[in-house]
Amino acid sequence: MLRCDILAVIPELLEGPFQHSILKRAQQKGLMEVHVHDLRDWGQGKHRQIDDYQYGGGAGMVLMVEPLWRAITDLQQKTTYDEIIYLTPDGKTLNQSMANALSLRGNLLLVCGHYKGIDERIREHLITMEISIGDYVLSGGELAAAVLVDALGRLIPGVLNNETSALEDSFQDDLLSHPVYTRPEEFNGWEVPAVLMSGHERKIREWREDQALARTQARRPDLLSS
Ligand code: 6GU
Repeated sequence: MLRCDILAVIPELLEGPFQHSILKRAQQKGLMEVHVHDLRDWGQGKHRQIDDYQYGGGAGMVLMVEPLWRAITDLQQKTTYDEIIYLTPDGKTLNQSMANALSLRGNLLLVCGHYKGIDERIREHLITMEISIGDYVLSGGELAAAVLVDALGRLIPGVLNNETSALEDSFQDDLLSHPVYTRPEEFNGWEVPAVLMSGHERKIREWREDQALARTQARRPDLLSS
């Protein structure tokens, strides 16, 4: 069972992603739980303040240490987390092997930053892992958290069936996927490769392996050199 608590500044951004298809089924089957929390519930004062100007000057707000500390320690009363993950563009870039490892953990707390980020003291003292989903900047960590939870959820044993098995994914064996085709056999004169129509299992397997390798060599040679 994978439990993901997500501490968000804009929880509305996370209302959609887990209500459909595979991740919905994962939760219905009791294989995964996703709980979204509004950081503002731990904000201070009448305005439930969660951010403030940064010391030293400069544009952009910073998420304050107290609301984050209260939120995280509150959530820790109920759940013991294996990792407390801060989603940030300066974290370690997510890849499939990190996803594989994290999907085996029990309880994760994902902390979404916003604006200029979060007070460094939270990173020093409470965060156990920092993850980026790629070399570009998003306006906040919520969409990154959704990407991470999606990548993890589909890896939990029992979530995918045989047809959607993660074992044949791109990246699972450091190769891109082979091309795929479905009906009709010919469209606009564009034909499906004959080998796929041959019923010859070994030839089909070899063709797919060749295609996957050629595609990886052409598009992502970096995957082969490591
Ligand atoms: Cl985790 N957060 C933000 N704000 N931007 C990102 C990111 C995370 N990963 C890539 N870009």
